[in-house]
Amino acid sequence: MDQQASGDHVLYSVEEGVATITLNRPDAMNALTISMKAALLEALEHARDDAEARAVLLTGAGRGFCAGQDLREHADNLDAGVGLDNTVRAHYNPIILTITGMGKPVIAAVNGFAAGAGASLALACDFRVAADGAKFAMAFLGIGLAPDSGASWTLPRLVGAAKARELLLLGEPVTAARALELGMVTSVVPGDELTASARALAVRLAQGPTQAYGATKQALDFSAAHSLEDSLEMEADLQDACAKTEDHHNATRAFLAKRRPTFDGR
Ligand code: T3D
Repeated sequence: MDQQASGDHVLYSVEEGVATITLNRPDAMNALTISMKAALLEALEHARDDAEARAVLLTGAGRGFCAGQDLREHADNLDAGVGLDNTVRAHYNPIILTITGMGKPVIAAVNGFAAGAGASLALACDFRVAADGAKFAMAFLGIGLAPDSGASWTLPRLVGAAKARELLLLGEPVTAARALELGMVTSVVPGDELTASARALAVRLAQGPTQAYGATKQALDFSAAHSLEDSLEMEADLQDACAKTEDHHNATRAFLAKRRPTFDGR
């Protein structure tokens, strides 16, 4: 898939094992239209299935990361009598499940405002590297809507139940510095260092034991909704699978030979 294959509003490229997906509607702060959501899902599925891609970097073009639902298209739909029925289920949920189910690390490089479903997108990723000028706004209530795209699930797990309730009910923008204090982001860097910094993390992850990353994500997701006993069982299954990988065999031999391991993702 080349840069244009998923549409001009969502760019896709792979370099050094990192698939970069760029939301590219800077004039509208990368707000999501229906066609853009379809293109984003296509790009994410492509990254999932792309053997060359061992980590995924999600970012926005221009001064915003993503302003959530495109409210112009949304208003047109409301005027035309097209309700919300099924739109979240049809358009947003598959995107979030593809990010969270990605068997490789996903990093959001949050370059500016992440609002509404745009914030949810970032929260669904494994890591969030934020520019110092970035802000998060759980903007749903501001337009009379409730959270979607997983914010009610991801946010309490990142910041705790009480703070998530506050952020979702008040909808006040959260600066990058505050987001770091709250545990909403992995790191905050100067804006002009964001691309290099997020990319360095993605490249590092792309050079790691891809299957073990996938298994770790699976174990964490499973444990969030299961008992200790069930989670121990899941860990045992996942460990059996990891123990069969070339990466595990090679890294174990490298340890004994006092060499730095290299991982091929197999
Ligand atoms: O239908 C469904 O599926 C429902 C699902 C809903 C999920 C959601 O995401 S609900 C939340 C929707 N998003 C918002 O409510 C955020 C709206 N945007 C803002 O609050 C502000 O734009 C920002 C805080 C993000 C940034 O503010 P600022 O002052 O830096 O920029 P701006 O001037 O407001 O925006 C710049 C341009 O982007 C402007 O266009 P213009 O006037 O220059 O032609 C603005 O209209 C456009 N823009 C920003 N956000 C959206 C948008 N256009 C369409 N939809 C947007 N969400």
